[in-house]
Amino acid sequence: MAQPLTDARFVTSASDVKQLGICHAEVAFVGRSNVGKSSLLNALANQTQLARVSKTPGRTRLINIFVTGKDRWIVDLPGYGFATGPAKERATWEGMIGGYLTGRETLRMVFILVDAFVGPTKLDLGMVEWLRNENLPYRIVATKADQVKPSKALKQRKDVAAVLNLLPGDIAWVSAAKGKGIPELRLEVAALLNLL
Ligand SMILES: Nc1nc2c(ncn2[C@@H]2O[C@H](COP(=O)(O)OP(=O)(O)OP(=O)(O)O)[C@@H](O)[C@H]2O)c(=O)[nH]1
Ligand SMILES: [Mg+2]
Repeated sequence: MAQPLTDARFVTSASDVKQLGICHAEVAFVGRSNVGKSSLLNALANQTQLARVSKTPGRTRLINIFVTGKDRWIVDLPGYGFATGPAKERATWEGMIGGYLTGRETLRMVFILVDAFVGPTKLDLGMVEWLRNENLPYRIVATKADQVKPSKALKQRKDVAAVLNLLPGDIAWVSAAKGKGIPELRLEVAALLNLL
């Protein structure tokens, strides 16, 4: 059988959770602009053009739905870099993302992407805090792990986990560029979506 998630295809974009239909199960990916979200989704799906790898931060400002298997969704949420912009844009983002995250009974996991080298930003910490308060399941994924020197990796893993009040093993370390951690994360997502 083909690898799970490799059949993923784009279905639709929405600006409001009310526009979305029902599905069997879904997982969402969120993170600040430029964290490597599109690259990670492409790597998980083993495709090059699934999620557009954009060079313009914050370009993807809608909820993007990809389907895999039968009625399983991978949901690409807009980057929150531009949430530091004008108050009006910030409010739109919060309404759209908050509405989605609290409005989906089939949501199994929120993957929060943080840059492995930079570590969690204030916005990342705010996102984690918010999900904890809402009792929503989340998992931290450290992206671009290839940017951390192997000699520094162990300490960096501990430091990133400590900032988040987590254990190093709680965080998935991946590199879309090198393929590191991708098969493991693919299986984790597939299991959450009952695809295995
Ligand atoms: N070294 C390295 N660079 C990466 C990796 N993943 C992504 N990048 C680079 O990081 C930049 C942003 O990648 P994207 O995948 O477009 O990031 P994004 O989070 O989707 O960005 P926006 O959609 O613009 O918010 C690009 O220049 C990528 O080539 C990785 O695993 N390693
Ligand atoms: Mg993107």
